[in-house]
Amino acid sequence: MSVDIDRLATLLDDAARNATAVPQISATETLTLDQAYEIQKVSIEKRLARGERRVGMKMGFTSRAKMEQMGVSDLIWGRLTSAMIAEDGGTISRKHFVHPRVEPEVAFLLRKPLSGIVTPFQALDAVEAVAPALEIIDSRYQNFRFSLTDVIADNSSSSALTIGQWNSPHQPLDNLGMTVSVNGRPQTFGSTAAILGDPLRSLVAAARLVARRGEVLEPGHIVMAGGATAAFELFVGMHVTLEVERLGRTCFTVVE
Ligand code: OOG
Ligand code: MG
Repeated sequence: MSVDIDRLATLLDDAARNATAVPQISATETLTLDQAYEIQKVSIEKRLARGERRVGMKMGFTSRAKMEQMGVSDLIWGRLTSAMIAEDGGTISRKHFVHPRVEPEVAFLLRKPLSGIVTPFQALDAVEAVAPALEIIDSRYQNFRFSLTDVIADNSSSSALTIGQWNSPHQPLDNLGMTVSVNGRPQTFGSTAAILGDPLRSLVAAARLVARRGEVLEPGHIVMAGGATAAFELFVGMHVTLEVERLGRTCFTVVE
């Protein structure tokens, strides 16, 4: 059976725009990985056609905690656009999301292009800066449930993110304590070690995975390394702060 890539890309783009959940694609169609990434690409092209800019990419399932929470154990990636960047310390509106969750990450800012098989040393050389980051994920599928190809087609649940201060990447990044607090109360603890042992390895994997789809990580792009802990649900009134040892903090508040 042939897969209508554009119809499925439109379905997911509309679901994101209207903040309404749709049934899993895998309930009715069997996608290959290539088709799933093609749907992702076409759905993001619709956002770019509306004036959003491509700002980078995100990695998914780089930690055991995330794999176990979602029942998916392959690395995935998604495309980030300008509209996904929320103001550090600002507000996000609950009504723009289906069922948002948040997870602690670190973000890399690139100063050189990166694609293909690279060493951790080459990856580090391509990095301008590193920052604490909170990713707000929001699956467009009912009940936040999906198969591997479903979540890839849905741009790996990309939805919004905040980024704190940029720091020099020339320091140990492989075991920094992370604390997520809600309304001043510590809620989740983690370590950057949970991200493939060292978030730099996530960047190495990112370069390899985008190259498979003929893409390059560009100078100026942001790469989100992936959640270090399981994500938790967001509700109106929550003020969420991530503090990463030595890198600083980032925060936002959920409003109606
Ligand atoms: C998929 C996205 C995974 C991460 O950091 O591992 C992800 C999801 O959990 O909905 O963003
Ligand atoms: Mg994430």
